[in-house]
Order: sequence, then structure tokens, then C-alpha cells
Amino acid sequence: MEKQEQLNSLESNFAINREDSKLLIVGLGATGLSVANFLTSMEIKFAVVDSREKPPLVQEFSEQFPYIGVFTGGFDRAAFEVATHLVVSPGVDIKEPSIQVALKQGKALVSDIDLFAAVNDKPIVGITGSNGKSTVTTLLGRMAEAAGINVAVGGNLGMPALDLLDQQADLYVLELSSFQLERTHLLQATAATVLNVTEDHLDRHQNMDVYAHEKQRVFRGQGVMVLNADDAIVMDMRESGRNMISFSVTDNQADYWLDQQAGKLMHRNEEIISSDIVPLEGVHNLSNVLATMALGEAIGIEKQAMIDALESFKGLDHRMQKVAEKNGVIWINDSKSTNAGACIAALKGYFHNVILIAGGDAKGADLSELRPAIQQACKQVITMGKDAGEVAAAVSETVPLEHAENIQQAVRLAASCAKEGDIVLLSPACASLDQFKNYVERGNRFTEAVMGVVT
Ligand code: UMA
Ligand code: ADP
Repeated sequence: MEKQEQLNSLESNFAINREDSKLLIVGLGATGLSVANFLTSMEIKFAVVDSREKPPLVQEFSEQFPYIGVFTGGFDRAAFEVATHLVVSPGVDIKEPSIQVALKQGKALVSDIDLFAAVNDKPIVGITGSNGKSTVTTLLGRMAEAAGINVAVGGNLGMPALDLLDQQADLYVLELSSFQLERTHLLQATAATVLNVTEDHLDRHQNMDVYAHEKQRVFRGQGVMVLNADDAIVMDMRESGRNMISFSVTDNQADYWLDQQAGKLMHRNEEIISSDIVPLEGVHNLSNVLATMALGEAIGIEKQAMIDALESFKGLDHRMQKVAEKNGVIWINDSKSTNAGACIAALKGYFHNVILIAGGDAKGADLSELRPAIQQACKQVITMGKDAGEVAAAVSETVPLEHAENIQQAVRLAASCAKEGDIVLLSPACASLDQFKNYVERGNRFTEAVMGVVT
């Protein structure tokens, strides 16, 4: 889209213009910085607030934008007073009192995804769900590349949506979180999916209904709906009159399905590929692959390009990643498991040979739903982190339980009881922020500690 058209779109959709608008960017993280860059390129006035004393990107921001006001260490009332619009970063809760007051005063709330949607006229694929988003987003990007499409991939996955615009792509594949979707009104994806809905982020969303409703917003518009036939909450999102493609690992009536007996991924009556060839661990990943193929079909990617990309896809780090094998013991880093659903998926298929390391920040979740999976798969559980007690409460008396102060100690404890044939699995079912910068740091510390005990 030409710049003038983009400006017209911002004006018509949000009454944002160069003359009268003063946007307030709330949050100076990756999203805040991407919005600042975008508004600068559009010559629209803005200021920035962040509740933290020293937001991570403040230095970078001040160097890049020396003349722009940055208010840190709280939400500066005056900054909100003069603003016409708020662009609130996903990590900031809209229930923040300063935001609520501003909204009551009639100031408009706009998300970075809304701004992106307003100035982009190329197809968008929107991917959300409690688990599997990053895997599906990345794999779909690889499939589009294999088909020769000029594709840009990002969103919650890493590169903020607005930063992707520089790539001038012909297709945008966006991973979208519930935090991004709850404040997005304009996005109309060409194809979209909610991969699954299991409990997560209930410290931010009031309850499961609200959380599911936020995810459902990815289906706004008239694009193709890609639906998980194994998930009742997702199937409730169906809308009559819409094009829909379903996927399932249990139901042979779905459009993309797993023939468990024959070990084949199927598209209706046609075999796509043997499931042995899929280079990813676990049935949940077969579900992810089927979902990705359904999305690929929705945007016209040829089947062979999808298969080529799949065969060379090694999966992402920190998701069921085998980091060592020594003396018959396999060590797996699944640090990205930040909710119960991911941990349950990780434990599936194992019987009493897993030494599970779990715990961290449970984000307000009750982890008791882990109980049957732990009972079936684990020979030992080692808890750690702020909500270690939540994990411990899900461990029945028959499974030995220990507590570790940190990940190094957890790995040493695991090493001391692991025997040939065992799996040591870091799959915390919790966010990492109580003890680490993020899940990547947690996974890296785990891997380093494992290297220390296996070499
Ligand atoms: N924060 C404050 N005060 C502020 C602003 C932020 O305390 O004024 C805190 C937030 O509570 C949060 C952290 O700072 O803990 C980061 O918040 P942010 O909104 O500035 O985050 P960004 O750096 O912009 O990164 C966000 C996504 N993060 C969140 O939604 C928390 C990133 O997803 C995403 O990659 C990035 O935008 C680009 O789109 C990360 C994530 O953890 C991977 N997402 C959650 C998840 O996947 O579970 C939703
Ligand atoms: P997200 O981006 O939604 O967090 P990822 O692909 O990064 O998803 O995977 C996050 C965690 O969820 C990992 O522990 C992974 O093994 C697990 N996981 C991936 N796909 C699924 C799925 N379809 N169902 C349940 N768990 C999954």
C-alpha cells in the first residue's frame, strides 16, 4: 500500500492523523519500539510510558528517538491526559487504572496488530491457540517459502508485526496471543486457526470463557476457518456460511486426519505422508502438522511444497528438544511448556520411565489436571520455582517427589536417580519469569547443567 493510502486508512479506521493525533505507546518492549518506528515513518506524533523504572529497550529508544518523551517508573497521568489514542503493548493489562480512566474519557485503544492490519493489503494468516502456535507458524512459513512465496513470519513468535512490513512480503504469517487478540478489532485474516484451548493466562483473563472468546477473535472477517475437530471449545467457534477446514488426530471424518492404525497423515481419502517421516516428536506435533497443512491448503500452497518443507523441519529449540543421550538416559528440554496442556502432551506415550522437572510461575492455574499424566508417565517428579507446590499437589503418593532450589540442583537430582531407559524431561507447565529472564534462558541453563552431568 502506498504511504498516502496508509495514512487514509489510519484516518478512516482510527481517526489517526498527522495534524491532531498524539498517540501514547504504553510499554517500551519489542512491541513499543516497533510502534515507535512505524509512527515515525508515518510522521505521526507520539510519546511513550512504561511502568518499569528501566524498561529493557529504553537505552536503544533514547538513542533512536532523542527528542521523544519517555515516561518511566509508572504510568504518568499527564502523558495519558494529552493522548488522543493509546497503543497498549500485549504485556500490559488493559485493566490498569490509568488505561481504564483514559478509555472512560473516550480515548481510543489501538493495538500494534490493528495498526498493521490497517496499513497492509496483503493476505494474512492468523495462528493462535494455547499450544503449538510457534511450531505451526514457523512450519507454515517454511512451506510458503518452499512454494516460492515471498513470506514474512512473526507476531508473538518474535518479530513484532509492524517490523515485518519492511520485508514488503506477499504473505504475512502471524502468531497471535490472546493478549494481542483481545485488543484487536480490524484484523481480517485470509485464513486463521485456533489450534486448541486449554487453561492458560488466567491471571490476565477473567476465566476460560473470556480466554476462549479472545482467541476466537482471530476468526473475525470471512476468511477460511481452520478448526481442530479434537477440541470441543474450538469446534464451538464454527460459524455458518464460512469456509472451514478441519483437522484431527482421532476423527477420520476430518479433512486432515491421522490414520493411527496405518501410521499415515491423510487428506480426506488421500495419503499425504507416512507419519514416521514427520521429524517431530509426539502426537501433538502430528496435530500441528495437520493444522499447518490445512492452513497451507487455505492459502493455496501446493502439496509437494508442504511435504518438502515438512521433511526438512527439525522443530524449534526448547520444545521437546533432545539435548543429550548418555548411558541409555535421554534428556529432553521442553522449557517452552508453560502450561498444563503442554506438559500433558509431553508426557503422552511414556510409561513410568520419566523423571519430570516441573514448576515455575503457574500464572494462576490449578495444575491438578496434570495428575493422570504424571501418574502414568513418571517414576519421579522434581519440583522447582514459585509454584512448586501446585505441581506437588498434582503428584499422587505413589510417585516419589523431591524439591530443588534451582535448575542445576534439579538436574543433579535427576542424574542421581536416572537409570538406563529413563527420560529426564524438563517440561515445567509454568512460565519461567520467577527464576529466569524467559523460557529460552531456562532451557539454556537446563542444557548447560545436563552437559555438566553427562560429560
Ligand atoms: N511490562 C511492564 N510495564 C510496562 C510494559 C511491560 O511491567 O509498562 C512488562 C509486562 O508485564 C511483561 C513484559 O514487560 O511482563 C513485556 O511486555 P511487553 O508488552 O513490553 O512485551 P514485548 O516485549 O512487546 O513482547 C510482546 C510479547 N510479550 C508478551 O505478550 C508478554 C512477545 O511474546 C512477542 O514476541 C512480542 O510482543 C512481539 O510481538 C512473548 C510472550 O511471552 C514471546 N508471549 C506470551 C506467550 O507466548 O505466552 C503471550
Ligand atoms: P506456543 O507458541 O503456542 O507456545 P510452541 O509450538 O512453542 O507453542 O510449543 C509450546 C509448548 O507446547 C511446547 O512444550 C510443545 O511441546 C507443546 N505443544 C506444541 N504443540 C502442542 C499441541 N498441539 N498440543 C499440546 N502441546 C503442544
